[in-house]
Amino acid sequence: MNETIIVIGSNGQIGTELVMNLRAKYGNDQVIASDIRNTDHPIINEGPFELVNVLDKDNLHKVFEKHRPTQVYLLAAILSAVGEQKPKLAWDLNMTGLIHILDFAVEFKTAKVFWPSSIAVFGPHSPKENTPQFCIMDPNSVYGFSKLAGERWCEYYFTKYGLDVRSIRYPGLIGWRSEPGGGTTDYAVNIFHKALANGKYESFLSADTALPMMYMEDAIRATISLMDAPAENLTIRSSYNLGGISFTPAQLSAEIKKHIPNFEISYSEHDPRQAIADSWPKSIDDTYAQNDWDWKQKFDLSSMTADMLKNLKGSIHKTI
Ligand code: AKB
Repeated sequence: MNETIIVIGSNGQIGTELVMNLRAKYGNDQVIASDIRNTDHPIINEGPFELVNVLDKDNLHKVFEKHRPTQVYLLAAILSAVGEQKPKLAWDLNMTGLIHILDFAVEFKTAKVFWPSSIAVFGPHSPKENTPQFCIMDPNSVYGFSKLAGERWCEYYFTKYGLDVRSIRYPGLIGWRSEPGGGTTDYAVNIFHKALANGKYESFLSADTALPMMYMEDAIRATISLMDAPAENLTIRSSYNLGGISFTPAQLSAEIKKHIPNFEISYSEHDPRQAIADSWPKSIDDTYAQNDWDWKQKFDLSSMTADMLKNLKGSIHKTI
């Protein structure tokens, strides 16, 4: 089948890498990048681009009418830290944007929709270690409960309208091609940039804050594998847990020191992101992903750190 794929939110941390990988798989012209802002990013400009605000329903409708996509990836969102500064905007963008896409996907018979959820759907009463797919979920960040509500909408559209929506609860993502935009896990990317630039970094999370993280290469592979999996194998239509690598800032710093022996880490106090991190799981059980679509992670802390440093060194990277 000839695919026409739209990636909404293409200029962000996941979007940049996803567009690159989807274009390698399907061809540049088959993958339409789209974002609320234009960009001069070479990856995004290698193929078609549409200026799209997911909250602008009329324009979004025109884009669906023009391209009649077979697959849509909706990545436009406000993340956890920025969400606490702009709670109403985060709710509106994360919810209304999703419902627009789900409605147009039904109207235009889009074959598959991907929407990212997050470990932020868990809360203080969820089990902290090996957090299972199904458990108490009481997220207390706007981002977290917008993602939990979004998961319910995805499952609802699947059950009620037969829309083939697929989703992953991403851990914190770490990549070198693009920077994160306003999350609680951003320290794990910033640390690499500062380690190479200055040899030191002040972490906004405490030394022993363990969080699930994942190297971008694994995250993109997981996303595309889930989208390629036969529909009948998928037993989760809310969002799949994905485990990743669990580590603390102190453990990441120790790993970086193996490559940059003089690297120094310090820790700031009273950062509001600490409370968000404290409400999230330390590690995740992803048995459903392993069983349903054969998920296997490739990178661990040591191989991820080595690959990040190797690629960041000398690369011209862009802040988004
Ligand atoms: C964030 O920190 O907000 C995101 C996430 C874990 O969803 N990276």
